[in-house]
Amino acid sequence: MPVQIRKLDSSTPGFREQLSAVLAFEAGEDEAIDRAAATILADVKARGDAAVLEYTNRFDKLEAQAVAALEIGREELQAALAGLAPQRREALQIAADRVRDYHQRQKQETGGDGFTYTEADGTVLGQKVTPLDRVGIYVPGGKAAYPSSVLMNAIPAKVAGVQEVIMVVPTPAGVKNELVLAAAALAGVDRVFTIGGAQAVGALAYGTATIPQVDKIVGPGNAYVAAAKRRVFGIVGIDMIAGPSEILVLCDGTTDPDWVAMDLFSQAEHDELAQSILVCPDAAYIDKVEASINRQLDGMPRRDVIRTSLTNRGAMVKVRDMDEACEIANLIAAEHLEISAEQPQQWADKIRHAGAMFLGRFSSESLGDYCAGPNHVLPTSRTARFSSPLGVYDFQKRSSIIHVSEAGARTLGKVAAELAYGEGLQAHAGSAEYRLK
Ligand code: HSO
Ligand code: ZN
Repeated sequence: MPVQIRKLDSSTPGFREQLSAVLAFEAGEDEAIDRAAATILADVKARGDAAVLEYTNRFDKLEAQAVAALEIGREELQAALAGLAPQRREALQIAADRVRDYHQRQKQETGGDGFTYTEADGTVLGQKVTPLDRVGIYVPGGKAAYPSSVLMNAIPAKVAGVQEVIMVVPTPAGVKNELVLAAAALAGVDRVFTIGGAQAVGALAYGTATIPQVDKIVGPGNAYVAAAKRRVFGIVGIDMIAGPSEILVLCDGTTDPDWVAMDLFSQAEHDELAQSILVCPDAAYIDKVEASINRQLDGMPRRDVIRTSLTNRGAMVKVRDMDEACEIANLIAAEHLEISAEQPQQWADKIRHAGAMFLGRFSSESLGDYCAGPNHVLPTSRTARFSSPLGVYDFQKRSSIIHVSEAGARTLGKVAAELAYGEGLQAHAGSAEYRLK
């Protein structure tokens, strides 16, 4: 049965409404899940290790005697790395090196060291950048356990200068993912605990006798983990709450349709809710990609997931020209945007909203998922309008520096006192004025 992938045409009336309907995605916030997460968090906060142990044994079908027994030591991580097939190990190493290089560059280019400047009267003002002390990385267990995501979360933290990176990963029935452990070893993760769910988020947020409290929790997880992360936000920092993966391909009709079809598959295979969209000015080309999809689908081990995702959330959009394609791309603000065109740069210049841009027909999105270097943790569900890829900056914070000279205290003191009286704050005025004398 051919895939019924939705086709839209920008010249038909009602197009914008149809497009909005395609994009609509409610991150189903389930009240029951939220309540369950809240109960677990409260319990972990009150009872620490005892609660973490109970929930872990119950949910993951383990019989651990203590939380300490759930820690994976350095030797075991190194052994996982050493135990990989040489080709796999080499690929993981290359990926880790490239991701590290990119993020080191990011640190330099985005003001890793802050700034200061001196005014005429000797007053110095500035900004100091410091890494977070300790960070928790949540790694899902089961089907969504991605070693590449371990690299993408841990490496920028280490490049930022985070002292201690603590990874949690559930191991239902005690089954460990060797590639995940190997990635942790390569990325320089400091400690690994085989715990997961809301109880792991609680342990990291509040700290227990065994699990140190962290300053920020990053990494994707299931609905319970997302609910728990939302709830501990404020006690600790969190990264984004990631939605299903998305790819938007803008194509001028010059790329091999099989390549584009496979790129659409590549994100569709993540998840039934993933979204793959093709936008192209050439109707005949769209038909070719559609034919290719139907030709290639049966050969895909994850064809059922791909089919559901393409049928429910996929689309092929015929546009007037590439200019209009760019307009639509800005509207969609996709997580991944491929500009598969002869002259990609001229179109890229028009793009303002996208998590990551892949330019030219050789830049497949999957290279970015694994080893190009930039981070694959990206804003989804149109949040690229206001947020950025995970980066070194997510593991740093800034402190303002104010070093006022005696002369500066005189000039600024008058200004501050005047405003303080205006606000009715006598002590503020006084503390400025004492220094005028
Ligand atoms: N495309 C995913 C990341 C990933 N792909 C991991 C393969 N492995 C992020 O949207
Ligand atoms: Zn992917």
